[in-house]
Amino acid sequence: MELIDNISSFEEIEKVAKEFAETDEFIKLMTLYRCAIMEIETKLRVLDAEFSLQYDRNPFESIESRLKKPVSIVEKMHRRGIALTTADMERELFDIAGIRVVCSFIEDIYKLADLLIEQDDVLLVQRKDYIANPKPNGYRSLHMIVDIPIFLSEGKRHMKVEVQFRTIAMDFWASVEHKLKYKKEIKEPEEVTGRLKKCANILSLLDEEMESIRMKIDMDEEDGRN
Ligand code: 0O2
Repeated sequence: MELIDNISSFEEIEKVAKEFAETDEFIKLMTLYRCAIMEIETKLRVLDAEFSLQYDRNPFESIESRLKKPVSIVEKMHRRGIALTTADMERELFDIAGIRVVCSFIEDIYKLADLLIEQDDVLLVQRKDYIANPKPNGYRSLHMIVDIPIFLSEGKRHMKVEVQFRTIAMDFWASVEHKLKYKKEIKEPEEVTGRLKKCANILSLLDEEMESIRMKIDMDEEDGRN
């Protein structure tokens, strides 16, 4: 299947995506991505267990994973002019397997992300720090594309996984903004964008203050022990 030229409506993308998703190669590739997600999730859970012993707190609040939907995959490939083959899909798209890690504190995000990429079999492919450099709309998160080997009966296979790290506040903003983005009847969209940006700034201050409270409590505890 290599067509994608004559697609002009969302209904056509849905139809092509349905056919593509039913092919054996697509089903097999998605299974490999599912295995890659399991590998990274396990690594993060192991780090969580070890970190909680060392620092007496869990570095993340929740972890969620998802495989990109066939229709979103085909839409993205169509938009970027990528031929509709599983080989091109694997080579060109880095966010088919996605994991979202929600932490309480910004410091834990960087610690966890560093501990993950320090591991021998995890290779960092791309890192986008939207916490240090938020998007113009106010979006904040740390994004990493990592390469991880999975071991199959036929041999080793390297797969890419996108890991997004956020605080609870960043996650709250991103999920609400995502829902609002798809509303069709927004009057005065600039005003809405401005107010969302303001919310992002408030939440950023909230993250800083929470971090500072945690540091104070940690120091008080340390003093109490000495
Ligand atoms: P979904 O449903 O989450 O998969 P690309 O992914 O290559 O098209 P880019 O700019 O290279 O685009 O990727 P980037 O900036 O790393 O962001 C990709 C993902 O981050 C998005 O996935 C969202 O999950 C999240 N994201 C990025 N910017 C925003 C934003 O402004 N608001 C919200 N709510 N989320 C954002 P997808 O593919 O959009 O969707």
